[in-house]
Amino acid sequence: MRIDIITCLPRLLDSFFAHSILKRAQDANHAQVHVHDLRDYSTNKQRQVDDYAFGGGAGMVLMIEPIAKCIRQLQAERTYDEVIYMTPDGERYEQKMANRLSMTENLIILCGHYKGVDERLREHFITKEISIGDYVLSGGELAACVVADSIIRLIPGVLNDETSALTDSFQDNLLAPPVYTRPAEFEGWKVPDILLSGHEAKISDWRFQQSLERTRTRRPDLLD
Ligand code: 6GU
Repeated sequence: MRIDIITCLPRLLDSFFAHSILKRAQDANHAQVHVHDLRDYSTNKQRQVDDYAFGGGAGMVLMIEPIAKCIRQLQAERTYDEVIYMTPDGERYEQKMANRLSMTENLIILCGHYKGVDERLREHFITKEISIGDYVLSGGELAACVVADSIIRLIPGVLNDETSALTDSFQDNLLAPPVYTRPAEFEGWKVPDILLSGHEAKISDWRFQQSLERTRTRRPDLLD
């Protein structure tokens, strides 16, 4: 899978993808993330990428030319499944969408900034608009990292234990059960006996019950 991210803050993203699971996923060729500096596609000498809003008002708007140029250049090289725009007024991002996107081949993710992008981009280039929740970030960069991370970790082979993404919170609309590691007792606080029993079926049943109970108390909305 290949993800092309278009941003005016490329260095913010570079560091994120250069670490941990996301770095390993790229080293093992499960995923390639390419970050594009919008300024490299500016059509004027000042490398300008934003301008004042027509009609006035506070805040700059990302111009159509540099973004159109970047997207077209990428689309000339390969076919993209989606051209995603990160924006607080997009569709709410959830695990279901992560699952769906993880099965695609090529994605473009455009990070919004300032007051947003010229509306004509949204009409003519963007195929999907995503928000990661009901709060406002200063730019789409963090949100793009959230989306790319949640997708890449679902690609088979990326996680060490291939089954572990399947037992994530939300994967069955249930929160994950509690987990423990050694020591079996710390200052009198014991790990539940069942987990030390070796009875796989009983352990699996206990975990399911814990998931259910945890979801009931913390996120009853998931059970509706
Ligand atoms: Cl995708 N962008 C920004 N700027 N703020 C957000 C968001 C995206 N999702 C939630 N808040």
